[in-house]
Amino acid sequence: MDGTSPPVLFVVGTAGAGKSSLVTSFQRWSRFLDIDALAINLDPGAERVHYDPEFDVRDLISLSEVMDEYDLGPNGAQILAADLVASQADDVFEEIAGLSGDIMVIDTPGQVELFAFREASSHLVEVLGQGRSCLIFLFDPLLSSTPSGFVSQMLLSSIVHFRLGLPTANFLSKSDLLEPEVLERILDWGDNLDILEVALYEESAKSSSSEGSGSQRAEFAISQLRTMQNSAILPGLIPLSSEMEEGLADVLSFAQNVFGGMSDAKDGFAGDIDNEK
Ligand SMILES: Nc1nc2c(ncn2[C@@H]2O[C@H](COP(=O)(O)OP(=O)(O)OP(=O)(O)O)[C@@H](O)[C@H]2O)c(=O)[nH]1
Ligand SMILES: [Mg+2]
Repeated sequence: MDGTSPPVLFVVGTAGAGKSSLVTSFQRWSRFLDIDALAINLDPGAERVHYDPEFDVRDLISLSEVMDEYDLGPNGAQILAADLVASQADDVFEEIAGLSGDIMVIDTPGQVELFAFREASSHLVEVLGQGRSCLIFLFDPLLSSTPSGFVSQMLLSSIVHFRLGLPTANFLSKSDLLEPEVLERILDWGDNLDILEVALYEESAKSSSSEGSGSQRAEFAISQLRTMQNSAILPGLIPLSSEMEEGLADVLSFAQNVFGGMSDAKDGFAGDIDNEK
């Protein structure tokens, strides 16, 4: 890609968090705004995708062929496939280098650890991202409904952010599935660590089976989050629904905040996204 390469959004999150759906709805929504969103599939295990990929890694590597050829089960094949994809990063780059568009949105494998923690994947992110990339980290809505599940995802997002070193925005995926009061509670936790701390202690008081360990865990987790907040590396949480096309403007404005405007600025961005620049 040359100096005009579009910003790249890597969509990451735990299995089933809604990554592929976000790429689909973002691409569809962008068309209405006359924004050219290029979709890329980097998940060799995807059964099918509903967006129009400019590049699909399954054209290079098929999970079922990896299973057959190396006599692996699905998990081993996912790991090997992730490494094989990354080892062909330069070929992938060749395929997408000539593409022009306003923004590139990349769907990643179902298991976030395959994308973030394999050494080879860092190389892939570097090659494809070209210094103009960021992460959209999706929180699973059901896991986010409990304080400990919520904190676990905050920590996971921070670890992925630390590992890949890219500007990160946290989104609460499938927010249409949550009751309004549950949604509000989760957003409050994202906004205010004091509220989250109280909820976490209440939860641990109810559930701790071995003496004191629940509150120790809560104390540990909150102190980690506070440290991150103090160093301004703890992004807030933004509700998103690919189903209802809500929060997509926030995804776009995050990229714009990080990389500056692309084409002309569109109206109606919720803006005010709390994260590092
Ligand atoms: N109600 C609702 N359902 C959603 C939304 N986004 C995704 N889903 C559903 O959640 C399920 C998983 O969505 P995917 O987009 O495949 O999630 P993924 O993260 O790509 O999944 P893997 O690649 O398998 O890890 C599907 O059944 C989607 O229809 C949403 O905004 N609202
Ligand atoms: Mg997917």
